[in-house]
Amino acid sequence: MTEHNNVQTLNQFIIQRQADYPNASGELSRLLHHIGIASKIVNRAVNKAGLVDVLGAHGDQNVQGEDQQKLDVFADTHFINALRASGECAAIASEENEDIIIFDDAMGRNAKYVFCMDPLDGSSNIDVNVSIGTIFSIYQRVSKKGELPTKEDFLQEGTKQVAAGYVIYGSSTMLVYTTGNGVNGFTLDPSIGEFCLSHPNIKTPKNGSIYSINEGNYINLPAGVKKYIKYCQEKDPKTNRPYTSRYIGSLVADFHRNLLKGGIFIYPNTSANSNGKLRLLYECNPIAFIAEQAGGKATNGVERILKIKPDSIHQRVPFYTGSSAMVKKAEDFLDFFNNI
Ligand code: AHM
Ligand code: MG
Repeated sequence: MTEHNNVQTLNQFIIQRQADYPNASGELSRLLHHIGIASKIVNRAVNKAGLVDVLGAHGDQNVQGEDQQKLDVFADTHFINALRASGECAAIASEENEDIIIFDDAMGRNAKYVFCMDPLDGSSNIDVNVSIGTIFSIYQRVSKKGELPTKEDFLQEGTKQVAAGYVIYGSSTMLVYTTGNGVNGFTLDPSIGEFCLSHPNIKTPKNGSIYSINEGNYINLPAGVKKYIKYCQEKDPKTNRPYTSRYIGSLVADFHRNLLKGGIFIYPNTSANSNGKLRLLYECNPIAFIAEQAGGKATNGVERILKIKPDSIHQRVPFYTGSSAMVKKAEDFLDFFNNI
């Protein structure tokens, strides 16, 4: 199998990175390893998404006799199980659960990290074979080891993230993550069942020509965003305009494309939703950490996403992220129209 001779798997990469830090205890490595396992389980289910309905058509159980579950609940359950099994996670905040999930056994109490996740992002795209994702973020807990974790462990600024990443279940499946030392992407090779390093040290272009926003919300958008959209559509060959509009409706997929090609993703506040739609803890913070580590920017229109102190685990924020020059330009429009 010569084609795999020079391939570095996710686990090899994690171990090698750990060796770069002589004091590293291996706890984060074990956590990342288990995220890889959960991603593969979810990937297998995503690939059978259409069949699950077919197989489950005659009752509430699948062929293994397990209860049929919606894919987002399935993803939630499998990530929770993998994190529990890692022994390195004290608690989880998930889009699928109103309250935090606490692992109150000895292993959980003694774990160093808490985990935020959107187990299946882009859920409206599941039924129609369009890319979806998982988004995650890891913090060191602020509560004492040995005690029960609390909500305060999760209400930390995004700058405190120890690691963050996403999995995109697309035309191929990729895991992209950062521990604050650059961004690396791994593509799942189904023939060996391993994530392999395919996109080392990802850097996003400073400028791009893609803008991504749900323009169906146009009449409810802030004036600055409306004007920025018009700016994107104007002709100016010197600045590569008009830009191209691309919007999938799965944050992970829209962001991933823009990360690699250069572009801006916007989900602003609207007159219908004053804080926008996306959640700070498990959508915006992890994506913002990756954007910045790749040389891009992420803001709520007023301040850096990573500097927002959360006040609740499901808090929503307006979100602008992508190529630094494009985000800066959008901010200039917002500033101007906020001040007239
Ligand atoms: P979800 O977590 O319920 O899937 O919702 C989040 C998704 C994002 O992936 C995407 O960017 C956004 O919702 C799309 O929303 P809209 O359909 O309003 O454009
Ligand atoms: Mg989501």
